[in-house]
This record gives sequence, C-alpha cells and structure tokens, in this order.
Amino acid sequence: MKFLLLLLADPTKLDPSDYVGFTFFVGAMAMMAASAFFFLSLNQFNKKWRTSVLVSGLITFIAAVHYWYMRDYWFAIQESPTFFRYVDWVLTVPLMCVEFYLILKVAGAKPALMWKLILFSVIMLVTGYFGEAVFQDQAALWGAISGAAYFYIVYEIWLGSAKKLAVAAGGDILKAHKILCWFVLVGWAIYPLGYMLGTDGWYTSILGKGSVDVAYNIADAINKIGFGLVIYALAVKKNEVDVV
Ligand SMILES: *C/C=C(C)/C=C/C=C(C)/C=C/C1=C(C)CCCC1(C)C
Repeated sequence: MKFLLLLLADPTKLDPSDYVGFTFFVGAMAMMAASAFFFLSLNQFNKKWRTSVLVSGLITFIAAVHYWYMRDYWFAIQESPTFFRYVDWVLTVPLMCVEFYLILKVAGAKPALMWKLILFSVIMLVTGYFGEAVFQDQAALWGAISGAAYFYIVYEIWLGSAKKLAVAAGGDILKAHKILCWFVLVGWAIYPLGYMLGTDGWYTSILGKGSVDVAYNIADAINKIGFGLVIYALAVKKNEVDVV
C-alpha cells in the first residue's frame, strides 16, 4: 500500500506548511547543485587531486538521487524514509572514509587504515538501522553499540594513526584533516541527536513527528557538501603547488 501511494505521489502538491517536506526539497536541490559544481571543476585538477574531488562529487550525487526518492516518499505518506536514508548513508559514509585515506596517502597511509574506518562506519550504520527500524524497542542498546563505533572513528582520526599521518604530512593537509575531524566530531554528532528525537517515547512529544528528518536533512547538507568543499579547497591549494 505504501509503495502504491509512493507511485502516485505528486510533488506539485507540496503543502507550504510542510516544513519537513521543504527540507527534503531543498536538500535534493542543494545536493544536485553541489554535484554539478564538483564534477564540472574536475578538469582543473591534476590526476592526484582529481580522484579526491571526484569522490566529493560522488558523495553529493548519491545523496541527490536518494533525496529525490525520499522527497517523494515523504510527500506521499508523510513518514520517515528510513530505508532510503540508511542506504544513502551506507554508500556515502564509507566514501568519506576513503577521502581521509586519499588525502593522507602522501604521508604513507595504507589501505588497511581505510578499510578499518569503513568497517567501523558500516557497524555504526547497520546497528543504527537496527535500533531505528528493526528492533525499535531496543533503541537504546543498538544506539549505544552504534555510538561506540562512532567514537572509535572519532578516536582514530583525532588521536590514532590517521592523526599521526596528518601530522607527518603537515601544512595544508594537516589543516584540512583538522577541519574534517571537526566535521566528524560536531557535524556527525547531529545524527545521534536526530535518532533520539525519532525514537518513540523519548523526545517525539517535544518536536513532533518528522523532526528526526529535519535533523538528518540539515546534518546531511552540512556534512556532505561542507566536507566536499574542504577537500575541494585543499585540492585547489595543492594543485597550484604542484603546477608551479
Ligand atoms: C552523509 C551522511 C552521514 C555523514 C551520516 C552519518 C551518520 C552518523 C554519524 C550516524 C550515527 C548514529 C549514531 C552515532 C548512534 C545512533 C544511530 C546513528 C546511526 C544515527
């Protein structure tokens, strides 16, 4: 039934007071614009930096496609598109881990570091999905496991081997790494807050249904586009150095 309604969704009937739907709509546009920006800029970079900027574009592009579906889903049935949401994250968050690896490669980062970050990000997301969609009455337990994996990622990039590589690389790479670390510590922290807002019986009564989506949509815009721009800015700087 849900999916039948989805087929009949008419995005032209966006209710002006539907602020949740509005954030899905703007989110889709912003992700599309960012993707166009990253992809169209590719030619200006040499090979070494092109891959990093390409990955920034892939992250926002994958999100743009998912936002397109999530927007329709919300318009059709006014419920959280949790499944699409997590499919999006499980593709894009590992790509963010790849970005850390790519910028630290000059200092000798090994693929093992990338796989470790990817593994923990997948654990974080799969357990989060269990708590949000499958075993909702155990939301606290699954949220805690997910949170532990999240903190491991934070530890690894702020203090662990990724940090050491960033220090070894120094200069612009160290600076960019620092900013990306802040994205993960502060920007990513919005997600567990959204999770708590969406868990029945916790805070749903405060902001109402859909507040979890507003939190996730704002967080995605900050983290996917902002994160991509940090990589872009680093590539612009390093590219100049390499050309000279
Ligand atoms: C582009 C999408 C991004 C950067 C998504 C990040 C998602 C998280 C950091 C989610 C974290 C969660 C917890 C730490 C605990 C509760 C469950 C989650 C999955 C919301």
